[in-house]
Amino acid sequence: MIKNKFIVVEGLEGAGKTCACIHIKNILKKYNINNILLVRQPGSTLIAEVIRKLIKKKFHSDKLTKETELLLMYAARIQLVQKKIKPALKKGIWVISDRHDLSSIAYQGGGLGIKRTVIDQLKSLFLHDCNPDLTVYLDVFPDIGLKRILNRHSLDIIENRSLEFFKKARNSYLKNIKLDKKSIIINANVNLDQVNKNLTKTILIWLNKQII
Ligand code: T5A
Repeated sequence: MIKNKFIVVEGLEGAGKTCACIHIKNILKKYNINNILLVRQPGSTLIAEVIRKLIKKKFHSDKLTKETELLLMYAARIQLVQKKIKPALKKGIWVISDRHDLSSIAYQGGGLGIKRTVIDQLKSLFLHDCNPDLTVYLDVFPDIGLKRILNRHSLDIIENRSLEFFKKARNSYLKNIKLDKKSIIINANVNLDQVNKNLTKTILIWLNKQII
């Protein structure tokens, strides 16, 4: 028997997070775990989806400040955590989230340069104990990830930031993920089949360790 868990998938644009979330859900199903909630951040509640649109919208005569962007990311996250993630975990439902607070540390902290103490304060004020049981970090070089996104659609306002921004975000991810004992790093620069194989292998090892 395995108690329900909170799994987070993190990484830069085009790392393959959405594909990985679906893949992990399918692995869990093979283990007869069918009670699963899949969410994305920012988003996955009516209000958080409106915040997502606002963050991604280009305003010609105005621009979100980095602090506003951080607070909007957190507003969407708090809405999702309080309305969906925590209630689901309480009911014994597994939760897989496409991004969580590590995205704010990497993008608004590493990328935009907001002090870590500021982000940590928001986390301790509003997220409390909502920490993942497992974070899967898909490590992709920014240029490879962005090329994948460009094959799909034109770049949005965040995706259009400089390569330098994404390099800083990646460095922040790598620095932080290495300190997190409840995390795994998957090389996402290889093809999707290879990523899925590595993901299956590591998730199965992790699942076996969770049996009580
Ligand atoms: N953000 C978010 C912050 O700045 N701070 C925060 O706190 C939070 C929560 C969200 C934006 O918000 C920012 C980050 C983002 O800019 P989004 O559209 O949800 O916006 O962006 P992403 O979360 O990055 O989602 P993407 O769809 O852009 O990337 P994914 O989910 O990593 O990639 P995925 O799985 O959709 O795959 C993309 C394409 O690549 C292919 C897929 O088939 C697909 O076509 N692909 C591969 N191709 C070759 N090899 C592989 N290994 C592949 N893996 C996937």
